[in-house]
Amino acid sequence: MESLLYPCINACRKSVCLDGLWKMQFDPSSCGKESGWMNGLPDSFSMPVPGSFADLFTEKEYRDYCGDFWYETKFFLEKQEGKEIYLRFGSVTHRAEVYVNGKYAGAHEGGFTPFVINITDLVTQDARNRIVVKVNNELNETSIPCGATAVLSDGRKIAKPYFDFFNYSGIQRSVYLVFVPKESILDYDTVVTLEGTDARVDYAIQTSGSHEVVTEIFDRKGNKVAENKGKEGALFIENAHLWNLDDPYLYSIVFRIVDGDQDIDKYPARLGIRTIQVQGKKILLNGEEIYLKGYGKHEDFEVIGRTFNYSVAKRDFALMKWSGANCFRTSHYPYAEEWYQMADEEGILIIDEVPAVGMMRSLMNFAAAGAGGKDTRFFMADIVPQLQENHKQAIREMIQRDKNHPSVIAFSIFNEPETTYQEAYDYFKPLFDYARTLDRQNRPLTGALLVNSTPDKCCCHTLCDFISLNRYYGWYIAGGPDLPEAEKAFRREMDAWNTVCENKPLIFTEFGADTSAFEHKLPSVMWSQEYQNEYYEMNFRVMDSYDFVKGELVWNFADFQTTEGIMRVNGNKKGIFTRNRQPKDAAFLLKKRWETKS
Ligand code: BDP
Repeated sequence: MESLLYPCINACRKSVCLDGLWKMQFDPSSCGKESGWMNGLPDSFSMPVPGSFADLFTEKEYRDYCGDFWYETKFFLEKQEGKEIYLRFGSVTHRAEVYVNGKYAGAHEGGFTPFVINITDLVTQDARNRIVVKVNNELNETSIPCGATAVLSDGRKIAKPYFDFFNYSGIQRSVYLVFVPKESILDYDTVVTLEGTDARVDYAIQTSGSHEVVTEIFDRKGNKVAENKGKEGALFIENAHLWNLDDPYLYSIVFRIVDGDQDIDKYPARLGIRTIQVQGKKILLNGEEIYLKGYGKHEDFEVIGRTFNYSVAKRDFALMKWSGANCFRTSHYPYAEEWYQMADEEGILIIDEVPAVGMMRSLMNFAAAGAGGKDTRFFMADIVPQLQENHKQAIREMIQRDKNHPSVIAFSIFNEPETTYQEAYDYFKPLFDYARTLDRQNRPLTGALLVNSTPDKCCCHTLCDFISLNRYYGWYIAGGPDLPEAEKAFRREMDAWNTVCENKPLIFTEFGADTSAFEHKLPSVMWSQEYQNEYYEMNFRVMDSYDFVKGELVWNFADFQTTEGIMRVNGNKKGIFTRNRQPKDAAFLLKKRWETKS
């Protein structure tokens, strides 16, 4: 198996970050390979890695570039004794083919999860080495996320996403050289059970060899609180300090492969002692009921697009906490790993979503299908095998990467797919089954349901441990002067969910109204800040009348970039905060509600 463990540096392993300015070249006619670009780019410009290239250009055709494009960098490799050398990409959107010193090294499909390639036999030690990556950002109906690629009359390709966010692409997350011993730690799992005031931590470690493994847990002061030997076993912590929202206490857990008193490999990680369960209509954190309050987000910011930036993330966590939120969904793809590390530290919960978005065959799919009257059938025999394989891989990589974060409380397997035909159930059932085999913590699984996925028509909600609804009553349905009608229609739908939710919680994963940060109007009109407040007041009134509603994640945390179109004013404006992270009026309404709502 490939190890997706986050890189670290200690006496046994080393990592070198290759971020910086790389070379880049577009390849619109896909001639790079036959022209030997793996040996060096003939006519390149410089490009930041990590980075989303789109908003760095001043020319439209480059911002909207769709097709093949290449990156190149060189690095000096010191002499290494007895180490395996890996190249680790945090993400390359949407697919990559990697060459080292002109030779093919490996490939990866999917733009939001890491991949590693063993390059030990391809590199030259004590010398400079060349990495070349061929990237492609085209969308189709078997790629995750789904979309299409149009060809203009001049031959240029244009991305046609079946989803409502800009198709940012490139080498969007950090690149590392990772040096590990020949026998190394590949992966680990932990599962917490609370036993009174004590905790039992079952663990399993995968290594590439057969030497003894030792696992130790240390508290924050560095005192050892538990130790065990073996690749599987249990550790006991007396009087465990739990990981909670108001006190996200983290132990450290250290795995070592040992040979007598020598460490062959060592991997330190953080451990939060917490449990998560769905019981009847309740979501329980450490056995106590929680109500989820927060946001659907995007990795999206001015200029940097989808690139991770610690300062932007820090500001986002500060705003989430300021507003009284306790949770966000990584709509619509797994985010950079640093988001999860920060959430572990900040005490914010995450619903981790796979990039299965756009599974609806229509152009403005999310709006058109919501308006009804379209044939929304999507899971046709010609696309299912490939789509399912890509989807499965994305689920595997997401769970493998994120399963040990205490902040991750659930996995979302889809966003707004077509669910009203039996084919949808047949498509998703094996994927849910598969996801359940991957998570030893057995976290709840869910998926965000579009407005046409009503309890009577949706074939897939039975797969979910809690129901997640994306609903726009008062925006796409009966907005403005019709708001009272929206409330009635919303209540009718909620009455219908009542029976399904006799023994299952329901949360809202999206609801919101586009709002211009520059519009005020009395009385309100749609797009004004006053209307966003009225919209939320109505929605909260409805949600508060149903006891099976256990969470509200508003859409969206901040305004974000989308494809151009008549539905969007330079992006989606449903943010509670502007794109540069300043509050609209609704932020104060949410703060007031969430500071007391439990
Ligand atoms: C939902 C989608 C989300 C969109 C949102 C909207 O899940 O990606 O941005 O609607 O229309 O359909 O704002």
